[in-house]
Amino acid sequence: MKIGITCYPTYGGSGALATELGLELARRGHEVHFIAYASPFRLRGYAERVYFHEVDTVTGRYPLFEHYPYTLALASKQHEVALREHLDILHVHYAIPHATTAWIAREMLQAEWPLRVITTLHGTDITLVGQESSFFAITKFSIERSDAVTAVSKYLRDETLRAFGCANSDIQVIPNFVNLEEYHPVFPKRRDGLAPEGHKLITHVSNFREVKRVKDVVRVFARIRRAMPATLLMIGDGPEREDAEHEARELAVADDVRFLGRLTSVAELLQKSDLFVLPTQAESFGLAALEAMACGTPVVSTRAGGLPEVVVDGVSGILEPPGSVEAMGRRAVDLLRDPVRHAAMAAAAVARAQEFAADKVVPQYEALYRSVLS
Ligand code: GMT
Repeated sequence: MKIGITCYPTYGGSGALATELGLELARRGHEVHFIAYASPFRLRGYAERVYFHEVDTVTGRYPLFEHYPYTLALASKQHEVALREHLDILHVHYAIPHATTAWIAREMLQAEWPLRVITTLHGTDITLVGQESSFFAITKFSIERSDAVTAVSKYLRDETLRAFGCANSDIQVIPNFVNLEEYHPVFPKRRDGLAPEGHKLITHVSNFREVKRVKDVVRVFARIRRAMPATLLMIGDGPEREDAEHEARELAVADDVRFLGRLTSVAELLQKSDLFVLPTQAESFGLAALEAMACGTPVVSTRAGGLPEVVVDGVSGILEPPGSVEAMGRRAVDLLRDPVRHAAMAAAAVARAQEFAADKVVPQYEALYRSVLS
C-alpha cells in the first residue's frame, strides 16, 4: 500500500508513535510518505521506501496575514502528495488540525483520486485542546468525517465518546507499540559515567508540560535520595523545566539531578536506569512508560487515564493517584531496597511490554487499512 502519514514532527508521543509506525510499515514493504512541517525527530537517516514531504511555512507570507494560514498549506501539501504519489491512505495522528486538513484534502480530490482518511486520536486532542470552545465543533466534525478512527487506549475511546458523542464513529482501540529491537533490556545495568558508582539511577522523560507534574518527579526523587545514594536524569524540555530546577534546589537535591534537555534517542539511558518516574496528571497511554518497561526498567507512575492499561500495579510497576508523592516515594524506596523484588518487577515489565510489540500491533493497522480500502 501507499500510505501518507501526517504528525507533529517535534518531541512528543504522537509524533514518535506515528514515525515508528511509518518505519515499521516501510519495513513490511509499504511505501510511506511523511507530510509535516519538519522531518519527524525519530526519522533518522535514510530508510528504504520512506519519503518526507515538507509543508512550507516560510514562503507565501503576505503582509495581510497576521497569522500564517498553515493549515491550508498542510491541506494543499496532503492533496498534492496524495495525487502525485497515488496514496491509498492518509493516516493522520492527533486530530487537531490534521483530521481537518485531511478532510479538506480528500474533498479536493473527490473524483480525481479515492483517498481514504484515518485519524488516530492520541490524548490532549480529545482530553484538553479539542474540548476548548474554538476547537470543539471542528474536532467533532473531522473525527466523524474520517473513514476510520482509532484511539490509543480504551480510556481515550471512552473519553472521546463521552466528550464528543461521535455515536456513529466506530472508534477502534489500537494501542501504542514499542520496537523491541531498539528498546530491550541490557543486564547488568551499567552506569557508564551517568551516575557515581553505587548510585541508583532514576529517569524521567517528557515534554515538561504542566500535565506531566515534573515537580513531583523531583519530589519523589528527593524521598529516594534521602534513603539511598541516587541520581535523577531529567530528559526533555518544556515550560515546567525551570520550576523543576527550582524545586531541586529547594529540596537540596540539585547536585544529584541532571537536566539533559531534549535527546533524540533515549533507549540507552532507559536500559541503564533502575526506575522510570512518570507522575503525570493525565495520560491517554504513556508511550514513554512502555519504552522504559521494554528496557527492563520498572515504572513509578499514576493511576491516570490509560496508564493502568499499560502498567499492572504491583507487578510491572507502581501506580498511585496523581499527586501522591509520599506513596510513590515510599514504594519506590521499598522496591529499590529489595533487589529480588526489583529484578522480578523488571522482568515483569519486559514481559508486559512484549504484549505491545510492534509485530503484534502494526498488523492491526494494516488490517484496518485493508478494511477501509475494500
Ligand atoms: O500529550 C499530548 O499533548 C499529545 C501527545 C504527544 O504528542 O505527545 O501525547 C499523547 O500521545 C502519546 C502517544 O499516543 C501518549 O502516549 C500520551 O499518553 C498522550 N499524552 C497525553 O494524553 C497527555
